[in-house]
Amino acid sequence: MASKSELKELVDALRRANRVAVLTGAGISAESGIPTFRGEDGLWKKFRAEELATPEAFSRDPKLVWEWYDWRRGIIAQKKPNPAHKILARWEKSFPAFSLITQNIDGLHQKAGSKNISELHGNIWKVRCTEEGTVTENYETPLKEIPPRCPSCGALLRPHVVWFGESLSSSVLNTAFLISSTCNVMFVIGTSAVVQPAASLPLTAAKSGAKVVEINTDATPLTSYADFSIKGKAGEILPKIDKELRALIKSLRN
Ligand code: BV8
Repeated sequence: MASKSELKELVDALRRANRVAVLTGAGISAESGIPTFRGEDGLWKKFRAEELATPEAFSRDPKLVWEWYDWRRGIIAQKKPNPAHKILARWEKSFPAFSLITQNIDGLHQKAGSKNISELHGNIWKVRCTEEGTVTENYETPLKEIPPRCPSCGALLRPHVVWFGESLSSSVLNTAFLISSTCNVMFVIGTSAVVQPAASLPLTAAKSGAKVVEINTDATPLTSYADFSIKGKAGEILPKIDKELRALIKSLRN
């Protein structure tokens, strides 16, 4: 955990910030019981995410890829937001400008009440017709039919997520880079900072003079660039920062 002086410096920077941005990864949902990608529980059967989350894997074996997504939907459907998700949802209302950018497709930020969210890699509760491109919400777990088919044209449906080797939506990506290059403080929570272009966002923020605050149980390629690197679990660290911040604001009011 950060030293008292480091925490005081961080909370002071936060109190003065009018534009706060947050980038999250699988680590923020770990305490909700959702497996991360690179954690030891990240594997499904013997496959790594990079093997199944690709257009090639889907064209090769759509049934296998859908079984994997059905398994993940089954897990995520049971899980609830943890204190880290909840505090970010509350901070959205307490800063002049607050933007949340996530790599997660689990929808837990929305479940926690966050509204202003940029989902870089899509959402596991949305499906897309491979023929017509129409996107619809689908919360069916388990899926009755695997692979599921488009109710209007019968073509294969695919998860409305970004697979490795596929480009992100340019509007979502442009928004994410705009947020990163104009924020005063960027929190980077629970990401191994390996997957591109998401991993470039904190560097864009740093280059634009923002304070970068990393919260992670381990060191990452980003740690050496961060102004504050707080080692620990997001669900334990964010409540502490929030408590200090509220105490500081209260003390300044008296
Ligand atoms: C693209 C959706 C144009 C699907 C996902 C440049 C260099 C090298 C490679 C590339 C490059 N540019 C592009 C690439 C290729 C690739 C890439 O980055 N590959 C990596 C592996 C090197 N990028 C792409 O393909 C992107 N598309 O660039 O298109 C293009 C195309 C072709 C060629 C060039 C350009 C698309 C990437 C998106 C893929 N889709 N997800 C699905 O989920 O099924 S990515 C997926 O994996 C997640 O969304 C997330 O982004 C990533 C996993 O990372 P994390 O979320 O960080 O999770 P991870 O498990 O790794 O780490 C968890 C962290 O939390 C750890 O650090 C751990 O210590 C910490 N932690 C654990 N518990 C806690 C905690 N922290 C705090 N509290 C806790 N309790």
